[in-house]
Amino acid sequence: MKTETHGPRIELPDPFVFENGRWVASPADWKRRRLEIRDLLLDIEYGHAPPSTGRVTAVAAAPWQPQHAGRSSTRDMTLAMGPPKSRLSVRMRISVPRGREKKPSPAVLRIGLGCPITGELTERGYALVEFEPRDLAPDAEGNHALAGPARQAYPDCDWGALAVWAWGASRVMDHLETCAWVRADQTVITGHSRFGKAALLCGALDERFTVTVPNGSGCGGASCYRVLSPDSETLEMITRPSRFAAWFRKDFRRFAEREQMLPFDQHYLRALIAPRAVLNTEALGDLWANPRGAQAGYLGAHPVFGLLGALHNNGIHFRDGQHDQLAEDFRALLDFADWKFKGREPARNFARLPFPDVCPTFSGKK
Ligand code: GTR
Repeated sequence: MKTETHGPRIELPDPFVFENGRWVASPADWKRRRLEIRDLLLDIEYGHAPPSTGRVTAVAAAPWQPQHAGRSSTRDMTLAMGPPKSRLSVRMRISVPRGREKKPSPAVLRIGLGCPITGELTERGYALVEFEPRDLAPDAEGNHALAGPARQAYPDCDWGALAVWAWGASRVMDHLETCAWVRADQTVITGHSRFGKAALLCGALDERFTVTVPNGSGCGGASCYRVLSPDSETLEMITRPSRFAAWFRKDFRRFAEREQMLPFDQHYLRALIAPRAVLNTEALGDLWANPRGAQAGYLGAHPVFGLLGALHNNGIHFRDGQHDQLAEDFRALLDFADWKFKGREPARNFARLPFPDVCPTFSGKK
């Protein structure tokens, strides 16, 4: 079956229809449907993380150093995680507002290194924790034989790299929960592109994260597979063995060019976050990451946020320009977090939609 591109009629699977055909009629029903959706996504698309996570310990920590013209205190740290016999080592860098090394701040956890505005972020009162996801799984093109440390440590797991990176972020969170400088009830998970996909998956699965902010996450992230622009990455392209098959569960490619057969689309992943908050930051010129599909994912999850009385927690932000997580994307993240954590009314509109024709309806049957 051919993938639907753009056109007047965009149909997505209905998140409110249970697999047995019954309808979700209440928030209590949604709790059960949510678990069903989570299992579908893991069984088909991402694979499963290990059932038992192992202890997380800090194995090396450098002293705090003043950084960013004295605005931050920064330290590098290495965490050990995973099974006792094959511990996994993950490097991270932490920056906190100067003087708050022992006092709790809201924290942004980023999958991947290199935030361009760390000093501004700490000046606005946030801690930033960035870790190196490639310490757990490689992100290079190539097939499933490219098993990295995490897949070697857990040989029985069927997870692809996106699920490994999401799991890694949850293990970093295990550690953050023990840190005096973190307000564990005010945490943001973010990442860009491939790591944006992992950030969305992590926020969907791990309810300890208060706000989830995937940036330019596109195919396999916040953008729907069924709603494409001509230049956007498709399920068929991303799951080629020579490209990024290893990011997903190994047989996900059976849906290549058969997206209509998938019993979900990416709005289901987003809906798992409700009623917690999600903001996806997108660039209009980043056609490969499919901004039209991102709008469809946002709208497709909206009824779930509505049922749970949390429409305002479903946010989206588009800027002009290309594929990157720029200062402007981080500023949108911080404005959104200020709104959620401090009740500060944002000057931005987190519901501005650039594509009037992308307005999905739901198909009752899958
Ligand atoms: C691309 C890939 C995208 C995106 C991007 C990135 O090559 O096709 O899905 O993940 O890499 O991570 O920058």
